[in-house]
This record gives sequence, C-alpha cells and structure tokens, in this order.
Amino acid sequence: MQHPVLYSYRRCPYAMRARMALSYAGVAVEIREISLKQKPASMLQVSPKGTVPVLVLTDGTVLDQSLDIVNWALLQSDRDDWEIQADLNAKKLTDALIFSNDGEFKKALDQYKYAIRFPENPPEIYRAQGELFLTRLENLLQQTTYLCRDQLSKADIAIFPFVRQFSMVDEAWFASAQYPKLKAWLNGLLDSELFRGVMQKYPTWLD
Ligand SMILES: N[C@@H](CCC(=O)N[C@@H](CS)C(=O)NCC(=O)O)C(=O)O
Repeated sequence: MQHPVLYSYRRCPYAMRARMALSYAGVAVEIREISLKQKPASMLQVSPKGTVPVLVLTDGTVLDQSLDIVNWALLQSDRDDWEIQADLNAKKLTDALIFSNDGEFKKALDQYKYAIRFPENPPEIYRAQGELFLTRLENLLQQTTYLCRDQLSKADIAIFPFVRQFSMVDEAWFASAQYPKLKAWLNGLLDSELFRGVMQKYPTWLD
C-alpha cells in the first residue's frame, strides 16, 4: 500500500483526535470510513477488538488506540511543539487532562448522552458529573488561551472532540451554561481549518 490506512468513523471523537493529529503532522493516509454496524473484515483481521480508529502503517504495524496514533503522528512531525517538550509541568498537565477526559468525563458523557440506558439517575445528574471536568477546563482557560499554554497543543485536540459531543447532547442547555472561555475555545476549534479539514465525508468503505 502507498499510504498508511486509517479505519475511521467520521463522528467518533477518538477518530477525530487521530485525524487531527495526522493532518497537523502532514501524514497522508488512506481514510476508510467504516460502518460500526458492519465492520470490515480487513479491519477486524488486524484489530479484532473492533474499535476505531485503527492505523495500519505501510510496514504492517497496527496502532489501534487513538492516543497511540496521535503520539505516532507527532513523532513524524511536530512543528508547533504540540508535545510541549521543554515544559515538564505542561506535559504532566496534558497527561492528567487526557486521563480524566478518557476516564471520568467520557463515562459521564456516555451516561448523559444515553441517559435512557442508565435509568438509576436523571440525565442532569450525569451532566453535573461531566460539568466537573468542564469547570476544570474553564478554570484553565481563564489562565491561558488553550488548555496547557497560549497555543494549541496535544491536550486540546485530544479533548475537544469529547467536549463537542457533550455540548451537542442538549444544545439549548449548553448555550445557556456559564462557560465563557470554554465556549470560545470550543467555537475556535470548531471553526478551525484543521477540524473542518478532517470532517469531510467519505463513502463507507467495503472490503
Ligand atoms: N480506547 C479506544 C476507544 C475507541 C472507541 O471506543 N471507538 C468507538 C467509536 S467512538 C468504537 O469504535 N466503538 C465500537 C463500536 O461501537 O462497535 C481508542 O482510544 O481508540
């Protein structure tokens, strides 16, 4: 194959972060937009766990965790230092934020989004759990333009797709919520060429 192959799903936040990092790094990939209901056998063959994104390198190496794909992309090229190499505190903050995002926040997001499947609590309870993370981000964004510094870095692109999803569960509620800095950050990323560029549509890949 000429380019690495990325099995992807347009609306998946994990796949979005991978696509954004690959695009920033200037790595050309063949995007294969999959159907989650009918995953291609060629993808399951290299990654039986069946989640996207999956990146298959030209030497056959398979990366099937979104953060591994992000990290690999930044190893190929990182002209704006998204890894914030020289600042250990910023690196630690990046890791801590992504850990909370992928853990507690993602759990609250799923329970809020699919509250009907979690009838133990009303959606507002799950939303309030997610808001703990939003408040943390809001506080950071009161100090710097982006999450870890005044420029975009890895934390922003890793976390933004999940905040986007949270904001879309109940758009009227989000519009009325008091997160001025977070909203400006989210809107800036939604409007960015980087994000728009990775949201183009592809026909569903069939093996
Ligand atoms: N830990 C994985 C999670 C990826 C993930 O859960 N992706 C979802 C789509 S957003 C998926 O493929 N789910 C499988 C399915 O719905 O069948 C990563 O970071 O890549």
